[in-house]
Amino acid sequence: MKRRDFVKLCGSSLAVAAAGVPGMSSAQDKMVWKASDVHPLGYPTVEAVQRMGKKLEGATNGRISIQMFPSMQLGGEKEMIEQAQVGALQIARISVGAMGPVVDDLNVFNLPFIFRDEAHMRKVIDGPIGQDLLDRISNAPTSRLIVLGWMDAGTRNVYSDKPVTKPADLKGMKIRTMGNPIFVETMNAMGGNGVAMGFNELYQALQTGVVDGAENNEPTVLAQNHYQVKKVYSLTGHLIIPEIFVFSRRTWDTLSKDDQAMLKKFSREAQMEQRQLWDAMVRDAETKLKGHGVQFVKADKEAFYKATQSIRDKYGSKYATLLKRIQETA
Ligand code: GTR
Repeated sequence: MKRRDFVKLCGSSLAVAAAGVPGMSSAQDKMVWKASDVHPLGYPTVEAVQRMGKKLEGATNGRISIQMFPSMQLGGEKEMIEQAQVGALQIARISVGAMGPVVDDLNVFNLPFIFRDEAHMRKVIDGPIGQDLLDRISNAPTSRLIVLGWMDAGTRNVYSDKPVTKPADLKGMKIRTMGNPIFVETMNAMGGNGVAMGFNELYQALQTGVVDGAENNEPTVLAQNHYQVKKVYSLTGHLIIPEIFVFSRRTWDTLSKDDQAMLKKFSREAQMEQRQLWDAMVRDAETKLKGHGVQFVKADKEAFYKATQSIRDKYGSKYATLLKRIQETA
């Protein structure tokens, strides 16, 4: 018996298992794409990908569906990237912070105070710069990923036990950052001690005092329960980092052109839906965090901007053309 007939005979379960193995699935096979996110069900990024799954299922009469693994069930973002690269996972939603080490050009978005505000960031990712960067990730031979689209992740602020309104307030404080040297250097320039650490280790590190604080957007502080252990959220606004959702190139290469086009179309819709869900969640998270006793503190952003000039200077020349285009985006 030919292998293809055998696969058909065994029905959907083997075909499902075969999804993601190049050469083993045909266009007719049922495919269940595994998707992963560090955030829990209900979080805007998770919700948007699940809604995309429902659309795919509807449009293909159930031939394609998405199985979501939320809440770091498949590990942190570094692990998710690796799994997507080998085709063990099809869709991974990750921060650009975690992608910088994979595709260097993206690091331009990881620099402090690069965007004037979130509206500026959205204009940049929605326009030609955003498209260029997505293409560069998809085309980079090292990435082994196809980028489906951007997602929003608001503005990152410092949270700890005490107000951080100026660089001197961070003196002697160990603040967790994402695993990318730019973030550690930025935190050091802001006056603290940056400690790179996986997101999956953070709750415990905050709880046991391995670090004195961290920095993130409001929905993350709420969804990851960090507010239970750190009660002061200082509006330092040092980073506005978008996120991306990617597809395993290994699986992508096995898809028909029609399936690829359909996935791209629904991805664009997911990008726009996530943005609406995001805006609603930021408002909701702030109210809920305050309800849980979290104090929101205004910080001297100008002082943090000046303190981090050395980081923009250090990396600025490398990304000069891109930076100029970002600044000129009105
Ligand atoms: C969140 C982001 C996650 C992860 C996390 C972190 O804002 O949504 O993807 O990157 O930050 O700090 O590791």
